[in-house]
Amino acid sequence: MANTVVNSWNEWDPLKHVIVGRADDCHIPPEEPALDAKVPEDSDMRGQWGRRPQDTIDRANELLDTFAKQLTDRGIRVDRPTPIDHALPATTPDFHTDSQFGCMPPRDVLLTVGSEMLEATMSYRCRWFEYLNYRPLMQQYFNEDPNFRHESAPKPRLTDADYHPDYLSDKIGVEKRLEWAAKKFFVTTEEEPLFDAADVLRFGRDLVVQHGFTTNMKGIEWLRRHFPGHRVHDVNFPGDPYPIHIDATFTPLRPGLILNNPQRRLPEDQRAMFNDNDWEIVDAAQPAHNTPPPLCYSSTWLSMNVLVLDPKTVCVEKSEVYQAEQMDKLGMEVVEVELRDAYAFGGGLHCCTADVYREGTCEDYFP
Ligand code: DAV
Repeated sequence: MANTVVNSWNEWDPLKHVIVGRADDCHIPPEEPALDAKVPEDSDMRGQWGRRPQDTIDRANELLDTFAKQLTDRGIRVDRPTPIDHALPATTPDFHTDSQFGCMPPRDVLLTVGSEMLEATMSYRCRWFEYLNYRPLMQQYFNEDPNFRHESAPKPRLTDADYHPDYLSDKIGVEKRLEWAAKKFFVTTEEEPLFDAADVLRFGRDLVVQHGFTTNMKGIEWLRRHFPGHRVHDVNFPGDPYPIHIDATFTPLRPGLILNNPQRRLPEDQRAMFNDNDWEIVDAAQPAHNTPPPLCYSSTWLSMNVLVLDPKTVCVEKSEVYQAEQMDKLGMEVVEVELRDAYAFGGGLHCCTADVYREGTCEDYFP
């Protein structure tokens, strides 16, 4: 086992090695169908794009560096991506967009399952080349670990056929969005398999995948065929008018315990596997803030976007006092991490990391 670098089967086993993103050169990308569908209609981000202000990049990097140091101080190996030039346009034979996104949320791009790291298809044009930020690390792990499986899902074409034109308006209204979400009518079509890695949660033998804006049913079917040793479950959360990424909605803390966003409860008919195995699904505490920080894609529910270090220890954002209090009541030791000024770059403590190594093996929690 001495050479094993990559190994992670779930969201909670003791964390030994992790990637933490960087804010360097992050851009607000120009308009494109799937990204627009996620930007709230009253957001300060509508109608503007370009490189993010340098002072916000510097501040986000300061917070990410401090978080990385907190982890290394606990004996966890931390690696960082090598930023590509995100000002370059992304052009393929099928599409063109004038800039890229960044390398802050590695969780969106990299899915670790056992000894494999899988680069997701992604679903935004501006994120098509984002895997390049992580290639130096993938090459390093490949050299260090004879069992490491470096995989890349089929690159999608991302033509207009991938997106429902109904979502192209910025005047849809939340009511209509909720109605569409309940019907599982999302911005992405079923033209080809699409998924972001952050729509996937790992529970040992079981993978739970959110069907929403960034992951379609074909993407989930692709994952099912790609991981024949796993059971792959599709879930959806009808209470979310902007459903991207499962990690501010459904947060496993340890075997038997999951936090669920009270505005986005898992429907009863999708709970059987948890109920049958005595897993508890509890409402997450309210966020401490009423609004997201400026120029932020995500909702205030990044409060529950926590990083579990082991089944008794969890990193919670420092200002999220209600979430920290709930963790304490649930018997978790809380490690406070200041990150709110980096939220705008693509998310919270879970988003800004990607697992490389957690102790433990592939277990069946839902026999
Ligand atoms: O609630 O805006 C954010 C997830 C980011 N990975 C939300 C989802």
